[in-house]
Amino acid sequence: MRIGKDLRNIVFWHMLVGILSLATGVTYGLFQVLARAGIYKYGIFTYGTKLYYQGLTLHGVLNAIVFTTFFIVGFLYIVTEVSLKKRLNRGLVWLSFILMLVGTVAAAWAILTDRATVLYTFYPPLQAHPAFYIGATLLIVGSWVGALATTLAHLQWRKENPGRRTPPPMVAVHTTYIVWFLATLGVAAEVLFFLIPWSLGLVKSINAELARTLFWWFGHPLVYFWLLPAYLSWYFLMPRIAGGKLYSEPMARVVFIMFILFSLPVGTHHQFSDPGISSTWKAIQAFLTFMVAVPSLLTAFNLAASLEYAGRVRGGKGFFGWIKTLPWGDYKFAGFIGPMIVFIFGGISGIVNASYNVNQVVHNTSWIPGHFHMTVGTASAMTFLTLSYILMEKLFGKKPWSKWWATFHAYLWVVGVLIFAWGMMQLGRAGIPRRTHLGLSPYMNLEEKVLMGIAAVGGVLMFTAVFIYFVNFLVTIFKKPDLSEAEIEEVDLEFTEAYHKEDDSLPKVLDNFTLWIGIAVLLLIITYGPIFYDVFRSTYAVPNAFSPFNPLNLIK
Ligand code: HAS
Repeated sequence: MRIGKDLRNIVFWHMLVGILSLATGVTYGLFQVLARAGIYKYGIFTYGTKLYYQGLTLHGVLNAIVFTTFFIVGFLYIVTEVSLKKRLNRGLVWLSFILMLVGTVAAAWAILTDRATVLYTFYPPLQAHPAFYIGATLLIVGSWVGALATTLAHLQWRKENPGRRTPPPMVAVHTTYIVWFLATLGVAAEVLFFLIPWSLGLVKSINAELARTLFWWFGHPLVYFWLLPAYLSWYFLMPRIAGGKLYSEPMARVVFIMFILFSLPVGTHHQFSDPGISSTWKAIQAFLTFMVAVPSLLTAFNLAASLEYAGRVRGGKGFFGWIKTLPWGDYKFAGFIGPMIVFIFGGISGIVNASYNVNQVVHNTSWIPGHFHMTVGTASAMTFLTLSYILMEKLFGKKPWSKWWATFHAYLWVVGVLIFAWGMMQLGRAGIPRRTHLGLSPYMNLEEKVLMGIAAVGGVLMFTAVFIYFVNFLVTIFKKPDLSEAEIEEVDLEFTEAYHKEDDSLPKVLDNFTLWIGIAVLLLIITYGPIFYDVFRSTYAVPNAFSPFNPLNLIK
């Protein structure tokens, strides 16, 4: 399928806004990790507590929300058009982009002017300027409009292709948006009905526990909105890059459908320590959290088999000999295998978090940033950076300016994040909190200071890796294309072929998304109904807008 010039531009602008957000976000990340290690004075400039929290808000919002959302929405457009061979509605696509951009500018203005130092979770009673909440709403509504554009194309395709099954890459796109839409209903309710009226002064009080519960309705499925596009790339692009085939296409479909069912009713595992919710329902959501690990385990087997196939096609022999023959020196392979390997550790630490009683040890400690820098911070983010190179080549015929540096920064990131996460997780086990300017804290002993120093070394390596990426990517944007316009016109995303393909024996029910959405909604009602009942019964709204840096600690 030819990729139209206008679509190329659309995807490019999504990518660019995302990557510029990331550039700002990671710079603050460097300040965070250095400040925690005690390096926070730079001549006359001091990265003190106030800046620490403002920077941490920027770091979280720009990296975890803005970069990911723009990148994912843009990437899913191209997968949709290529896999369905259908043109998306350009009006909706641009409307989505504009809404997301306006929302981002509004929220960024509020944070940069210190009107929204509320971290990326914006828990009340911390209160932000209305522009922050309205900006966040526009970003989400914009992404809904993008989702609508792909859904309309999908529905139209189904009408025109009765009896044909949705192509597997499109199953991944559709699943991502189903999870995203159902998840964002929670945060939309929180922001529209509670936070915006409260920040505008229309209501004076807020129920912090209710707001947190609505946030985490969204907050955990959000991580699968980040993960599923990475899985899409690992399943449908990676095996071909490795020189092989995807081992099982039907299993890939089952995995994506399992995410519709299990990624939603699990948010309470972020609230194991919260009052007001019965331990029975927390335990039920803990059990469901273990269920959402199952599709990742299936993925690990399917991808490992695909890699083994590729290694053997490339001449690998023996039990492990195939590993050696994989193309480790290829920047695309490095940029996908790196996040996959790191995700093994990220995922396992997730199981620790999800274990209800063990969670008491790690909750709110430095362990948690260790976990999420290996998941969203690597499995997703690094995969997206690799995709940005692939997209520059596919859309504009521009191969990376330096393939060597592209390979190098991929491995450097892996080394950096593993050191960083190890240091942070050891600190977490020692009870050292997250979200704290440890450089200014009086209670760190020598061992903990050493661990923080190790985490800082990892952080500096990660920053160096991403800095090399930015330089390489920027030069790639401005360099001359390696392909002629005619050659670019012929370019395809080149999804992987499957070893076990889907055939007519595949149950039709696996293409019945209405059914899976229905079951997901039912699961949400069953698991969240009693939780909201508990929250309404045992908590209430109080007038306590809070700002940590106001002398009176009260905004109004
Ligand atoms: Fe998580 C906290 C549990 C996955 C992101 N998580 C967070 C936070 C973030 C985050 C950002 O239960 C912090 C939120 C905050 O600010 O407070 N997480 C899990 C579980 C999984 C999981 C069970 N998380 C992710 C992913 C993320 C992400 C994916 C982003 C993309 N997480 C938690 C819990 C908390 C939490 C609690 C709250 C903690 C607290 O107290 O605050 C699962 O999805 C993990 C599935 C993975 C496995 C492990 C085995 C994996 C294997 C290999 C996978 C490799 C593959 C690649 C597929 C079952 C064996 C193939 C590789 C080859 C080499 C072939």
